[in-house]
Amino acid sequence: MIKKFIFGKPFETEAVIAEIPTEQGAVPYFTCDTAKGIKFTLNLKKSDAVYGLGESVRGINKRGYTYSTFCADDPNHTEATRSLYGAHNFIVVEQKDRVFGAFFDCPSTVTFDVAFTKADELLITSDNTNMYVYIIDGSTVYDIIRQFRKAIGMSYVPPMWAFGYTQCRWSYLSKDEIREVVRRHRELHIPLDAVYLDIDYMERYKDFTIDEKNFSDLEGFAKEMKAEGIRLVPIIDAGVKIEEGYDVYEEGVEKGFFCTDKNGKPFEACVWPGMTHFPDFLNPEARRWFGAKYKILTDMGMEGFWNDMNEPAIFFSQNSVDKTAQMVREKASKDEFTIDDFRELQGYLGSRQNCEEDYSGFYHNTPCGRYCHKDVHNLYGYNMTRSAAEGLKEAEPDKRFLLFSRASYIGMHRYSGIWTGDNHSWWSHILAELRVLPGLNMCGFLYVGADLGGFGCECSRDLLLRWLSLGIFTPLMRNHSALGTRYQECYRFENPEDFKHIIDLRYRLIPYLYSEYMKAALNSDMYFKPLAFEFPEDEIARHTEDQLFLGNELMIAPVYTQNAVGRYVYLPEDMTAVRMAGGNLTLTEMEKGHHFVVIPENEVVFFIRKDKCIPLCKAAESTNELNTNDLELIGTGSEYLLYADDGTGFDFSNPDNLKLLKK
Ligand code: MIG
Repeated sequence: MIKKFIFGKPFETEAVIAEIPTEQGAVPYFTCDTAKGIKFTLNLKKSDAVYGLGESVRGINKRGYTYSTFCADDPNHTEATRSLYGAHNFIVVEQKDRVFGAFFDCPSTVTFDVAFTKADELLITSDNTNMYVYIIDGSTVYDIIRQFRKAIGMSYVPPMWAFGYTQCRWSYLSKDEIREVVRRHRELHIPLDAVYLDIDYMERYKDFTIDEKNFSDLEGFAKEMKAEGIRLVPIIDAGVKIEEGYDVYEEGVEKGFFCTDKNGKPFEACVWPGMTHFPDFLNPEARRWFGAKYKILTDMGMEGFWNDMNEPAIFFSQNSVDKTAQMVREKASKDEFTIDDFRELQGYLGSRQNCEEDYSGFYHNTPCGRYCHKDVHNLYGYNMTRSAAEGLKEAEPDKRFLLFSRASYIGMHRYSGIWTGDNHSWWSHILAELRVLPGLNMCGFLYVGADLGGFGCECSRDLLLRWLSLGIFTPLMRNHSALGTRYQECYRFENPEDFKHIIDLRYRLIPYLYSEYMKAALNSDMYFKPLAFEFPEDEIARHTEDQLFLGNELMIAPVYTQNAVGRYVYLPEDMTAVRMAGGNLTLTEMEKGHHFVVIPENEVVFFIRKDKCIPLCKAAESTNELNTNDLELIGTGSEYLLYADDGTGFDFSNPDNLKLLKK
């Protein structure tokens, strides 16, 4: 049961697509105060849990911190970080005598103080007094999530090849460098399905152009790679370079498709290409125009894209330059340049990137009128990615494309997946990834994954092995690292066969992972679930935040600490432990309860639930070669309902897609 309440004149975000009539009367459960901004309060008992908030730091139960949802280009994902790249305002509150969900549909900042300032209070605030609030009643946390998921529409489905292992780096600088990456994987028989093109494939970072020196004949290169079972996946950035003669820039200016400043001129800010304009993705015509450009690359054989810098990220604006110059002039003309002057200047410069002043300084032409960016900020990446998805659909209506974005809002889950941005090669970020996954699923994002091995900092061999041991279970499985960091492709480390064995296991699992993904997408279900959602009566399961259920059959419990010989695992029921060592699988029955499980860094252990079984195929070096008809069932159950389709089209409801496999 979902009820919808209205405050002020909300912007239509199209997050919820179910038709729900607006209620009169007060929002239940919360105390609401609209004297200044908008404020919802709720008393919490110590045992109450608050789940949700999608892409956010800290635990699965969000208690104990304050989170803000303002799409942020922030590479520092620490416990103190309040906003990450996505804005996902959905929570489920679980109390002794009741459970309910709440979605605050508001495209600017909403702050969730979850028993942080006051131990017994959930406080939700926003300066924006225009929003819809949805309250969802149901019998369990899980039931509420499924109702919400149904209301926001079916999640994006990638092509099946996007479940393969993929390799990225900022940047591979030439075709030859990519050839070498592919050659090394193939030579060592480490499976691989795609290589990404980061910003250097473009001519001076101009969207939809190709650097003719290092990436000439991209079409021919895509063909060559495809023959090796490799797809190329280029990046697209939000900002369009200001440059005479560059068609995207000229068309955008001529048609008025860029965001404008207060005087109505295209807004200017600096990102990778230098000074740019931002396409006005909240204008449906601009959206159509930009989305149609992806065809330039699909015509060259590209079958996937990643949309970056779409919070949108801003290094600085002309306004910041002018103000800095003025400040420097003033200070330089003083008799003495003091420590305070230095600090002030340093602080000012440091605060300019992605600053509120810039976000307040430009406007969108939307079907509902002109809006200041600040008030609709969280919809930008969402609508950039919608533009891409709609453009790709138009270009090739019967074909699925790989598409994922950095910034997001609920609603974008219908168009693409996301990756969780610039993490670090830190052990704590393996656990952070595990913990963010269920929250993302709650908000509709099923095709998700983190930069495996970590984006920033130096990756070690053991870190990559352990991270891949989680990564083999995430729908998006991508190794990615930043400019200037240690190279972290599997073959850079000793004993590459250890990496091969782990990634081989991924390929053996693909029929199962794909089947569970599709069931989750088609049934508004979660792919990753906390133990708490399946065993709400089991106090230990309720508080286990370093293990997850995957689909209906598996439980995963990866190692996320360095130099560990294994880890404690809690089994809420009897399970079968599956151990992969040296490429071989062994099965052991284990009893409900606590266990210390020894897991050397080149082995993987996962668990099959009681009376369940899963299909496995033989490993292959790319998804093209995967034989999904030759399946073996493992586990104590006797049958498994497999979903399998052609992996490329949209014939999801064909009854032939479901097959009951029996032992
Ligand atoms: O400011 O394109 O998160 O994955 O490699 C950095 C370069 C811009 C940020 C993305 C990252 C990508 C990088 N980009």
